[in-house]
Amino acid sequence: MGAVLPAGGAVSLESSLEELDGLATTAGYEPAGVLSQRLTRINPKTFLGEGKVEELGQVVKMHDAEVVIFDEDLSPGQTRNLEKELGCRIIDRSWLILEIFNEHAHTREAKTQVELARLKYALPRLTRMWGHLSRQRGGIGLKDVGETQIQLDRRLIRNEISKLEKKLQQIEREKKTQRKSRQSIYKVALVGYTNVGKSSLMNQMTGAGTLVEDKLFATLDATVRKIQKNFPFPILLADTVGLINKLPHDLVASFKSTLDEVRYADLLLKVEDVSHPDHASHAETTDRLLHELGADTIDSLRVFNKIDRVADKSVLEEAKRRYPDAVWLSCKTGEGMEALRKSIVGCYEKKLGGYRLELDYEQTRLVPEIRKLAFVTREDYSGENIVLHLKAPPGGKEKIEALLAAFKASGDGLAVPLP
Ligand SMILES: Nc1nc2c(ncn2[C@@H]2O[C@H](COP(=O)(O)OP(=O)(O)OP(=O)(O)O)[C@@H](O)[C@H]2O)c(=O)[nH]1
Ligand SMILES: [Mg+2]
Repeated sequence: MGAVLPAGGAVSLESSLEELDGLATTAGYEPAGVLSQRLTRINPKTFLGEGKVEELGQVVKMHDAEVVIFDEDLSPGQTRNLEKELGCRIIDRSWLILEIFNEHAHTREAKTQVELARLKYALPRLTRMWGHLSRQRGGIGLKDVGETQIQLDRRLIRNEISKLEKKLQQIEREKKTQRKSRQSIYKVALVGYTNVGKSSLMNQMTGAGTLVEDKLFATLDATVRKIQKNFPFPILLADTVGLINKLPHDLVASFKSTLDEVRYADLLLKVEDVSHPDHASHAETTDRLLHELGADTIDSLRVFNKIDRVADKSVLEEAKRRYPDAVWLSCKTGEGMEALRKSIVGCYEKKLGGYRLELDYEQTRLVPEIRKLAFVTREDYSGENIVLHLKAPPGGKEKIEALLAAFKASGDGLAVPLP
């Protein structure tokens, strides 16, 4: 069930419902029918207008549907009223996404995060479950039992929520220590809409066997891999959870520790599936979520993936003219991988610190060692000392200083930072 709201988003109703269909299928439902309405105002009781609820009831009967899935978020009260009127289960997009996440969560971190989001979602909706129960038992006298039960359950859920929050804080502390140890390495994170090919790209670049599947939200954990081959200095590449329009707020909050791989990255590769008709609005959603995460000021590269699926090459040419700085590739054929590597190195080089180093001629044999630790952009052997201009990655300066100290350097060292 979809609705066009007066505020209207960038995504068309058709696209959003098509996506909902995909989500429902991923979650194991068999979509039987689709209904939509253009709303001028939301009915506080049932979200939809009276007539539409009646029509929906007929569709439910016709298909003998067990569940109606709303593309918009419903309040606990609206859900309750609709269940009463339609006599079947009502869920909304948020819950559907939570179901998928729950199914796909494998690690301790992902499981804890999803469970937390689910409980937060369930808490205000408990009355509805108990409402069912007391109705089934029939007697008004049982209502009080129900009420007490709800309060008991609420308390249990609240306890569970705070337990999970503590567990996540612990996980976060562990990750913080991990991150500290990687401080001096350039961190690149793959971000983007679900199913655009982030994990495929991770595998292409690292040879890692990250799960790649043609389903929504295949990845729920941030996998981090070190790449040394083909890069002048090692980089860390992180694959992250896919994003989607109307991602439940509790889920984003709960996935904070996973999404921290994005927040603490030096460079974001914003991956898009260029063969998807809605890729532009998917990119907008990604940018909006990155803004919410406070990650919109991080350096980024646009990466248009799946070019092998675009039949009309003139469309690609036109798009390339429009986004000259973007990288175009196919994880399937490997086309464009070299261009991506070069672009990443280009971004990295911009971040390197510049230094001027003087060595005496006895230290000439250190130069090859220094080259392993930094880019030498200029070298001058004409003066009294050897003068090197360097571009060093984080931590590189310290390593060179240690190298010089070990050889009892007598030059000026790295004292003069270049602009
Ligand atoms: N034709 C084609 N298919 C691709 C390409 N890259 C990825 N795919 C397919 O797209 C689907 C999704 O790929 P994933 O790498 O799992 O996508 P993801 O972005 O990690 O998805 P989530 O983890 O769900 O967010 C898979 O079926 C891949 O085989 C490509 O360049 N061309
Ligand atoms: Mg993935």
